[in-house]
Amino acid sequence: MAGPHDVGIIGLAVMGGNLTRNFARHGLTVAGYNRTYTRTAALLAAEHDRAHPGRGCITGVRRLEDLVAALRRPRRILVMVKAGAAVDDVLARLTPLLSSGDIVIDGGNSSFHDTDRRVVTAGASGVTFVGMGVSGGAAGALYGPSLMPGGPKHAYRSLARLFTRTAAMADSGPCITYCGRGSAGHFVKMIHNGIEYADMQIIAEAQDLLRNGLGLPASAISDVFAEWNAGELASYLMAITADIVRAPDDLGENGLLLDQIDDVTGRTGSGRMVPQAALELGIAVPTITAAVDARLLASLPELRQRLARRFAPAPRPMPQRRAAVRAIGEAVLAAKICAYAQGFQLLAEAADVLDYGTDLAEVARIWKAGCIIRSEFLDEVRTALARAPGPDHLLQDAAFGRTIRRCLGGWRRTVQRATAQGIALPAISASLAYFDTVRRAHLPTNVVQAQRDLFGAHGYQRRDRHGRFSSSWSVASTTRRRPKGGDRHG
Ligand code: 2AM
Repeated sequence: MAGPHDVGIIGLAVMGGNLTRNFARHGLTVAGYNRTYTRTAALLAAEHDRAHPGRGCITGVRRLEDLVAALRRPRRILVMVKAGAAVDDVLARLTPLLSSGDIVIDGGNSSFHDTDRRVVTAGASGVTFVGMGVSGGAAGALYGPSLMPGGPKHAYRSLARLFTRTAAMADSGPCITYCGRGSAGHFVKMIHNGIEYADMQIIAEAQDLLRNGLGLPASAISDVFAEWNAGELASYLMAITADIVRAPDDLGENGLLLDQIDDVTGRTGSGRMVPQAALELGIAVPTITAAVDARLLASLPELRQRLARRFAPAPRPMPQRRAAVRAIGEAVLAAKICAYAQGFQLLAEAADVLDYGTDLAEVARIWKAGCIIRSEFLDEVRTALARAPGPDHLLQDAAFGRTIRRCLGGWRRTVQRATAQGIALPAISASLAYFDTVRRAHLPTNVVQAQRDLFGAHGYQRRDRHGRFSSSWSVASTTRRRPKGGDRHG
């Protein structure tokens, strides 16, 4: 085996394998281990066949002991195995082999709660455990992902020296930053995934409206998405959807591939962790929750088919002109702003309450390239978050405020039209309800407060005076019930 390697990687499936190749191509020497050696062998063989600068930088090992022995100290080991029990399995076998000062990085989609726990268990043996979000899918891992490490600052300094060159490069710098203490890296990745869910769902809803609301053919929808992608809605997800909607069926004679793709999504995606964390921290993220719910509802095909027969007909297209398409674009943009406002508000709360100390503007910066939600839009988010004193909510930013005001009419018309046609827009309309709630100085929850005081003497605050009040409500109307089948005239 060649001299001490710069970094070890455990788990050589798609993400781990591509990160290994990425490291090697940037001149880092990597020792790779996979539970099943055939995967390691396949990676080595594939690399051997290619001529590139990283050739020869990867060593495959059969045992964790060999991996540990192959690394320069302090050791830096990136774990890229399936989130959940596999990470604990690996840590249980790996940690006893390590020395104080070694750093283990979990680059999977682990829950931040698991990361908090592992920081403590690994720390007990002097090993520094770092939770790091990695985004960008297979291509990102190979050509430059967005990297979101958290944990102790000293560990970050040690990692940054290695990882910075492998991260995606945006016009604003490499897509890696210190995300904050403890489990901050995985929390930031979780927020990324929640926003990604919302972004994807909003675009899917726009497609539904263009197709089933306005009756546009696939090629025209693709053109609309391509046009949006050339303007303020430009994003990786918009660009790929422009291609997706016009792709021909690769197994059929004619027709669209999209028409053959089943609508049932998995129930296990990592975006589901966002509503859970949001409830724990007491922050409302209705657009992200709507996107998660949309996938849960999609996973009930039998129920949907039965109810579709019972409550037919399906929506009938109402052909409209350019104005309707423009309104849908405005709805997409406004809904997107609300989703980001929610995600960043949740992150701000975690940065404070969980003591992450995350720099939110930096997070927006490292999502600018490499990751799935990459877009020009993130520049505006970063500018808004970096403005001093930063707005604690994106909707307070003057520039976003102007955009929302400009989009508001089209947003409302879009939701109105879709509602009239019976086309659900879970994320776009959840955003509108969110906006119409947070922009109101007085909400109908005063009724809720009154109800609580009446039935439970919970007390309430008044608008016009300080202090807490409770009233002796007249309960006549609630207690005097007409007896069942009793005397109607009595
Ligand atoms: P495998 O190739 O041996 O299945 C994604 O599933 C990656 O996680 C794969 O590299 C897989 O290894 C690895 N993995 C899953 N469970 C694991 C475990 N309990 N211990 C080690 N690696 C595991």
